Amino acid sequence: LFSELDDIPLDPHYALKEDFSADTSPSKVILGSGIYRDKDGKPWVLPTVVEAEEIVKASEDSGRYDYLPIPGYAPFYTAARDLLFGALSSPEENFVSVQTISGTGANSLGAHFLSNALKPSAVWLSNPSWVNHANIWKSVGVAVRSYPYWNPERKALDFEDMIQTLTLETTPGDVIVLHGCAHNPTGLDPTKDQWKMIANVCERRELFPFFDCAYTQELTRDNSQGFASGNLDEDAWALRHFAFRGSMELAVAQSFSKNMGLYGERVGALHLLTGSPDAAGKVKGHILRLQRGLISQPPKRGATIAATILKDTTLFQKWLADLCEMSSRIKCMRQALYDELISLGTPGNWDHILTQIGMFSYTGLSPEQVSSMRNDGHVYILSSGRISVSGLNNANVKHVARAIDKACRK
Ligand code: PLP
Ligand code: TYF
Repeated sequence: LFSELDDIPLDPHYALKEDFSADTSPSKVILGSGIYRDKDGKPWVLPTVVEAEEIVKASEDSGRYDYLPIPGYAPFYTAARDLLFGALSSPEENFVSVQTISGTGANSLGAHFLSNALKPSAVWLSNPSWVNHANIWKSVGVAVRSYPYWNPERKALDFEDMIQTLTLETTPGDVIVLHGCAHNPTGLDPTKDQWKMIANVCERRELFPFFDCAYTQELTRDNSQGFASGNLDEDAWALRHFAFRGSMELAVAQSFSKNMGLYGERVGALHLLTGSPDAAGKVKGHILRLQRGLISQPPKRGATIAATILKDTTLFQKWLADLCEMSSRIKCMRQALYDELISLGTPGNWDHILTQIGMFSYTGLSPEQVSSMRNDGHVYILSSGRISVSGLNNANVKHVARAIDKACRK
């Protein structure tokens, strides 16, 4: 029965991990998936998460393994909504929020819902985008198209072409997937003025905006208080701008994998901002029916940890400090890689390593250069040339720079 099926290659992230595991070189380095690693290359449990775990544990009773309701843990998904929308969370009656199996589940539930409800002629993804976006939308039977985003010559945003494509080639009712901030894989975000122009096009062309918020930008420490402040509002600026205009309904997929380091707990939410309480009521019915069919109820533990952090003022401030720690280390490693390449005199311009934001550097290295880094230097990165910067540390950054240098001189 199944012998007629196509052969499907392994997801590039997992294929990279398998090849890396099979490499016996002691100097091998992998800079693949967007998973934070500390200065020793180890996974990092956020100290705030450890504190929240203790609080959750102390309050646990015999109901700790009970099912959650279908939409999930309400204190979690309402706090998650408020984190994104801030003061715009009101009127609450226009929102539908549900807990999902992390950001992937939010993208997937959103795709199921929007494909049924809007019957779009296509979904528009940035070129390039997170590899799973196309996978998710194809699986719900929607045609996947792409809008220009990365200009390889300029190593910059292809903004004019992006606007032109969205203006000329889209059909009213199409869905457009937008990365809330710290675009994966390019680390390039539109400016605020550019976001306004994107919102104009969505409004004019009647495109349905679906924001994917899986990352945070670099947080900077506010020295007067010792904590980061205000920056999470910047992360949500684009989607708040769309919401504030009041002219568009929209969806947001939200992940707590990276910003709380809760990867394996699968903590996320899907939010829909609708035009009226009546529309919200209908959307809610459809979303809950889909959720019931796909997963019945989302998992409990991670959502209670995240809610504990989001709802406690002191823990929330500590969480911002944890975010600062991660983003400062990533920023230092960007600088360290850049400095090594400059001191080696590596051919090319590497300024973009410093200016891109978030967890990744989209280096512009070609697939041939990527494979030569692997063959000669045992350095494993995705064939797109994307580097997960937090995989760098003081012990491996020179080695990685030398591998890039060698590949660029071939
Ligand atoms: N969206 C983007 C753009 C991502 O890069 C990721 C993964 O890192 C996700 C969504 C979903 O991740 P998760 O399912 O772990 O929340
Ligand atoms: O792009 C990334 O690195 C993140 C992490 O199957 C990731 O999306 C990668 C692969 C995957 C799940 C998460």
